Amino acid sequence: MTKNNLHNWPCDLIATLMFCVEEDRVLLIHKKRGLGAGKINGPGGKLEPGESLMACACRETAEETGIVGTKARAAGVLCFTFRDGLRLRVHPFVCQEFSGVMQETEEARPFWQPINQIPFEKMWADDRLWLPHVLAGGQVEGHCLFDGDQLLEHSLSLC
Ligand code: 8OG
Repeated sequence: MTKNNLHNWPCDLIATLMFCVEEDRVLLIHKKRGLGAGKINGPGGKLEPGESLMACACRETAEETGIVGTKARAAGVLCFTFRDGLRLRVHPFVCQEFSGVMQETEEARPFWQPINQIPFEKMWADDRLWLPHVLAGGQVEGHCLFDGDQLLEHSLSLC
């Protein structure tokens, strides 16, 4: 499937993810509620009607962490199918220009983590397959099939 096709992949929900990077560390969250509650992730969430993907990534990051992205790089597209039928398209971004003060919110407890010590065991199972590449400047696109928390199949290309 081409990149354009994946951007049009039919789904129930569209969401974003944002990885703010400063020197050798990345902004992560302990997610308190919503899909993936209890996991560590980048900030992000569901696209609102009429909103651009980048605006969504910046809004969700500000709402969850207090950090306000001013410029972000689109880093691909991930298509998640869950065995219960949910189809979710997630657009990751990397942000190296931001302002604001990090603060805990109702949705998330944010923290800075060294990029070489990302706690993949506490994250979604697919993240270890693509996040290091994305943080190194690359792009990811592809599909993952989950049964709840369990990654059953994946087909990801890194470029
Ligand atoms: O609005 P809410 O926070 O519930 O949106 C779901 C968030 O979870 C959204 O930011 C995308 C993110 N998410 C998934 N699946 C995966 C995944 O496999 N890896 C990562 N890193 N994030 C994911 O829904």
